[in-house]
Amino acid sequence: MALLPILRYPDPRLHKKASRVDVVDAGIRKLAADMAETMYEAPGIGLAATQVDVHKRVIVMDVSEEKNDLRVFVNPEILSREGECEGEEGCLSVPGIYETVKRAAKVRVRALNLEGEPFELEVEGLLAVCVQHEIDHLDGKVFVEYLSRLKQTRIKAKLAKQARITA
Ligand code: GNR
Ligand code: NI
Repeated sequence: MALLPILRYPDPRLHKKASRVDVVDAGIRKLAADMAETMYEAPGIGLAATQVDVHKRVIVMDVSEEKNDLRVFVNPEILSREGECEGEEGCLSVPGIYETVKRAAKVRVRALNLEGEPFELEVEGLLAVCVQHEIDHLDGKVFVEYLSRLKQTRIKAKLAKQARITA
């Protein structure tokens, strides 16, 4: 296993669209294991491959308190959405920024597991928010893009200042 460096907004690589995975092979399983280790270490409740500069449609999530419920979705797709919910979001690629985003409350998702088998799942609550946030990353979208231009500009300035301090 290995810890992977996480790209920071506004890195242009966060806006690349990830490609579908053709075959779930040992390379994809290694990527998922490294992503899980990186997510737990951060710590975060989810991570998309885009955030570690791998542009393949793989996400890992664990929204449990005990951090013992790892979920890995390959080629995740939202089949349907229901309702609306507003909640505060954060992102490992946008450290220290927490803002309210409106999402679907419930989503039906189809994906492949690490054996390459398809499955479908209906999720709500934090897991639903997380799945939508992670699939956005695979499409090159960071949650701050839902905010006003003014807020985006302020966030960029704040992160640039942080980067100067930590450099
Ligand atoms: O750790 C994370 N927490 C979080 C909180 C609310 C909504 C979404 C998230 S995902 C984030 C980890 C991350 O950046 N995933 O891409
Ligand atoms: Ni994120």
